[in-house]
Amino acid sequence: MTELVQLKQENLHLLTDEIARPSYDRSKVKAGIVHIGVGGFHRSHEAYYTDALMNESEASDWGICGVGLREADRKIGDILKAQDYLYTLIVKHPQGKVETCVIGSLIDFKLGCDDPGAVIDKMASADTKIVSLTITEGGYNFNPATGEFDFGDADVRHDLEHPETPKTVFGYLTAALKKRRAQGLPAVTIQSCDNIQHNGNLTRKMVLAFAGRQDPELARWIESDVCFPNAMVDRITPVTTPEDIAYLRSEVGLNDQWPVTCEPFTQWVIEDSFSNGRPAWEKVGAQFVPDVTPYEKMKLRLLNAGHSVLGLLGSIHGHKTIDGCVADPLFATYLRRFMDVEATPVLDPVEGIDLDAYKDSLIERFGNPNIKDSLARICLESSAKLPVFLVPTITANLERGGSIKYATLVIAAWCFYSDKGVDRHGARLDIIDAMKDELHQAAKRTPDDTLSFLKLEPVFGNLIHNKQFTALYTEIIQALYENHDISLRMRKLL
Ligand code: CS2
Repeated sequence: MTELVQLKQENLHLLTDEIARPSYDRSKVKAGIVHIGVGGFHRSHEAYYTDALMNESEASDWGICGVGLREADRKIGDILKAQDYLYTLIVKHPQGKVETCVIGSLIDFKLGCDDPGAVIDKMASADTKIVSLTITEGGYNFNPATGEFDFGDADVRHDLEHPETPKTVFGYLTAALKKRRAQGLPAVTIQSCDNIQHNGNLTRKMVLAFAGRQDPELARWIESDVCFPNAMVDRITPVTTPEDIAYLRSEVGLNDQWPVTCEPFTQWVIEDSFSNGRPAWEKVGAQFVPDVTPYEKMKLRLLNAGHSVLGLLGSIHGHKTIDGCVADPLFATYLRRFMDVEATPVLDPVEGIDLDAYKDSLIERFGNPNIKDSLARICLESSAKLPVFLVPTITANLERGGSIKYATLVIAAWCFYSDKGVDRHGARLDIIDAMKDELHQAAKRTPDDTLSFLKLEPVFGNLIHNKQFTALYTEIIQALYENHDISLRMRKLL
């Protein structure tokens, strides 16, 4: 192997031809997009599409300035800066082929907690046309039971009192929009890239609630001038591991401190509603449609819910990864049964999409043995995910008299997981969830109060008041607490 190449602009020519890299002149790229939340998913998805577009055609106004708001984002900012904002995308195919590409669409990074004013100024600059977000399902600060903005949050209260030094994304967006308006600049588009139904509508509602409290006149301007397109986003992107870094060093001779691994499949379906222009992402595979609803429902309730089904059942069973689960015939059958019997009947028809073929492709994607998507990642922040991914399927089936048993076992498994925090072999499960303590407290009362877990209203809404649901849940949870082997319960339901 030749000498190790440090990932930097000036070293790109040292890489072998197999490694794709920006063919455009990065020094001419301006940041038309400011993106909050530069995690793996942003880098395998929006930044990937934008890089592909710049390789394909003249689009140098659409570079991306990454933003992190918190101290925890310092590390990615420092690494990107040291690498001239370049990073490697390692695309792993199921049969073993690996494609390696250096992505160049990120051209800057700013850390809000160091200098909030610099982030606000960047969003308010004339070059910025889009502010996009991957702030996770839990980042939208709404109460899932009421759907309303949570003004009780301490950071939100801080932002209302200190509009120039905000901490939350809502404080930043409002400050930047205010500045744009004061300067007579056009509005920007605010584009959510998170897995939430009607992610644009939800972002709009939350931004308007916050801005309305701070400056009602500004809120009216936002209402009329700022577009919030809804979108369905999809690409499985596991957490980067030390092995990914080691792979690049040993197989490619490249030193990248934070590459991203992902599957080959990618999809982005967007409503074409932008305030101030947009990149021609359709040239590189994104789809622009008038109404994204059926696509997002299909994805959230089959793919994301499918992940949660495997994640929670698989964790207490002792599986470690999604591909490990689907290689186990019991889990693969259970997943398919959940999709066919409970999720599919409550979906809307999706034009041009054969749902059976879509489900086949999901099982194939989940089975990609090279992705090794950890169940720990899937179960992260379940309290923000299940109300979006799974609870709506249960509610819709209760309304139409459909089956709910497969999903109900998942809720019972989640209770057990939150209570015990160990798998079948006694190995500790690392539970990361903003509601971890509440979940644990509610779950551990289960043996005395069977419905205790369901009392978490922000997660389960009104489910506890549905007699049909609680009767089935009671039966399932009692059996699970008597015999901890989840595979027995799964078999029984099949
Ligand atoms: C996963 C998603 O977070 C989760 O639970 O289901 O991250 C999923 O991998 C992506 O949405 C795929 O597009």
